[in-house]
Amino acid sequence: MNFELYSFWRTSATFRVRVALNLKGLQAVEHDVDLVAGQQRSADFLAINPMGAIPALIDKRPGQSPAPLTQSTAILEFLEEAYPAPALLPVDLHERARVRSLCAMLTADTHPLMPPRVKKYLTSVSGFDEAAWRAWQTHWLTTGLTAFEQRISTDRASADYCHGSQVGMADICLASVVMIARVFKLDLPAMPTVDAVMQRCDQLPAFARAAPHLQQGAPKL
Ligand SMILES: N[C@@H](CCC(=O)N[C@@H](CS)C(=O)NCC(=O)O)C(=O)O
Repeated sequence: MNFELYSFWRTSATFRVRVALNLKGLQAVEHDVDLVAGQQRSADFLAINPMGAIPALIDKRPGQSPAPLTQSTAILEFLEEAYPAPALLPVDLHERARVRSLCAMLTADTHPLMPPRVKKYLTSVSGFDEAAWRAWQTHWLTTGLTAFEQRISTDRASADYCHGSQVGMADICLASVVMIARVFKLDLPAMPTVDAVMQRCDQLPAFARAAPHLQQGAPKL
């Protein structure tokens, strides 16, 4: 196996890497980091990623650096450069910037408000109960995805997928954030264009195989 992936069944950021590996026909041995038990804050894991967050990817190919690769979007870009086919980014420079901008709406502006460390702070320091936390998740997911819906429904550069008619990096990032609403059963307003793209992604084996409930350690549905 060429890669090792530090992961947890339900994480949005690891899902991105799983889908990209699947799309590119790559495999990784997964090491479970139990986020509920707090294993991401163990000394062993902090030596791998001082942020205490997954994913982390180790490149086991002969002659490659064993230093862990972290940050899901950096890992997606790494995989794209190391294995250019099938491409997850368009060729044109402006189109590439558009896709990266769509990705950042989700991975930089939306998802960082959701991870366990944010919940831990809000519930232990700011007096949030479970209902307030769910309202927080719903609010920020709705804010990010509504803006995303607005962009992909009005810009002709979007078609069957977030960018054109070929699945790519923006679809991976979109699916990773929609996944949060699915896992935690959060009610979001209707978003027809997002839903249509997600329906197409759901039908692709690379996305279907990365579904949280199919991963090791996931509870039975
Ligand atoms: N920007 C990072 C985010 C990583 C991240 O926050 N991962 C979450 C899981 S989706 C995590 O491990 N959180 C641990 C925690 O919050 O304690 C990336 O894209 O890799």
